[in-house]
Amino acid sequence: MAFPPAPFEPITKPEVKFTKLFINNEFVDATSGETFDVVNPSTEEKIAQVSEAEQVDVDKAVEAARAAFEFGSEWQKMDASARGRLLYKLADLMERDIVYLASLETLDNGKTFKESVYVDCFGGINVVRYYAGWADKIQGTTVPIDGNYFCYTRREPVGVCGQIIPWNFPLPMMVWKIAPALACGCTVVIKPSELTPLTALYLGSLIKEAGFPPGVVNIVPGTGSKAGAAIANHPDIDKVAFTGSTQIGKLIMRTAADTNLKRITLELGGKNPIVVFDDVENIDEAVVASHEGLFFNAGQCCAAGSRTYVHENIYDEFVKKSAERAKKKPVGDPFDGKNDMGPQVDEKQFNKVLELIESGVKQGAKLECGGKRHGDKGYFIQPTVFSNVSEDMRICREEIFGPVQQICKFKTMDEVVKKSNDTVYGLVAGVFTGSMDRALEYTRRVKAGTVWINCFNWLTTQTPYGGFKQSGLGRELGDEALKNYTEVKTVTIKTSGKF
Ligand code: TXE
Repeated sequence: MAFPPAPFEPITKPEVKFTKLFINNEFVDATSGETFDVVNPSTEEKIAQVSEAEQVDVDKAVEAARAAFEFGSEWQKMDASARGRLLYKLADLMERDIVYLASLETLDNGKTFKESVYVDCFGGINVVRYYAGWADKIQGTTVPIDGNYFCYTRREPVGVCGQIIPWNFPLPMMVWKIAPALACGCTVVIKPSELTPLTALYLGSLIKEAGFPPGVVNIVPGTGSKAGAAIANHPDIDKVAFTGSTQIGKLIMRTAADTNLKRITLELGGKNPIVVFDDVENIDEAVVASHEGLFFNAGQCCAAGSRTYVHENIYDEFVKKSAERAKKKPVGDPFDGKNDMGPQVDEKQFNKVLELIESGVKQGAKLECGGKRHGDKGYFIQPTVFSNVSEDMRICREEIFGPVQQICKFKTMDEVVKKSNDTVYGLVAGVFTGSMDRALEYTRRVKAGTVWINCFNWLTTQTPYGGFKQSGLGRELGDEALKNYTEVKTVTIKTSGKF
């Protein structure tokens, strides 16, 4: 899915309006007075200085969220339908300000403006509306238990939720987390990535404008080791939702166990296979889908199709067409509608990707195109395609999180299933074939939370999303996400008969 031009012009120099912590519906300085720099990855220039939350600020945010959650609070007494209306209002405000929001995201993250508009903003707005509709439909059951008792279950909000999100989709990650939590009646302390905190803070202002009571959503930008760790460790946080690296995901799980056994959901890395059989009806469509499935968002997606397995009968043709497409990909200023790919988010990611490319060359993969920095300013990398990639190579095993496509060869179903599953991850997979039997057999055998047949990366609000194995724990989106934010309470009442 290549994106058409955005339906409106960007603001290429959006003003940064909010740079402080958002606690109790107020923008406040960090207690320490410390700030950190936010950098535009397209130019390497500083664009803002943002207040840096630490333990003491997280404590204040949790206190606010706890008070907002308490029995008798405005939020707790509010009708579920009214919670839904607040979420609808928030979505309307996001839509009102979509040009600004999308522009700010492109400035902060470097993703193309059209992707900011179509994926991050429109996609994010859809998520908020979807959960707005759920707010008054979260129901318990009545249970026909033995004896003279009346029994029902309630789905109660889990409580104060700590949410830690990454930089690759700052706005969608924020609403994937806060929208179901708020629909269920929870309160939130959320930490955006220190690389991309700007749209989250602007959303804070919209949350206040929509009319959410103070303390319901609190936003604490800061580093992982300080603000993030303070959330994971906090004894008064009931649940943590985390999206990020598998390494930190494990740390969050350990910390939750060592403190108060917080409920956790983890959405972690991936090394996702796309399998193309030789009976594929249209090889060009498979080439395009695999290309977009990898290069979208400059490869910085947990769902990136970073291992493309192509049947040996069509391998050479597929590699040639993939390299031709990658070579033609326009890279550069993400505000320019002509460009399809912006920079990596920061210098660390940029260096990580270049180092992995180097390892691919050293380990004997064939570099079909790209492989180097693009230009001399900003963290841009040329669209890169490797062929003759084997399972032992680091580029075939590690999550690259950059614009680097690995094309491997296979012969049989058994072989490609084995190779697909030969990874610690299990997030998504794709299969292209003219045979539905073959597609369904592969789907049954691959270990992945989502499988796309004859398409890729068609991620929708209504469908559960999450990983097998070390790609995570639990599911976000769809009705599944509501389970993360509710506790089930069974209520049994003694009665004088069988009523
Ligand atoms: O991730 P981190 P990084 C993968 C991707 C990428 C690699 C490293 O492969 O190259 O991870 O990226 C917060 N306690 N993904 O270093 O560190 C941090 O502040 C609590 C895949 O950016 O996991 C940020 O808010 N929180 C992923 C968030 O965790 C901590 C998206 C993610 O950062 C913390 C991003 C700590 N000790 C990276 N340390 C995906 N699943 O899409 C950091 N954080």
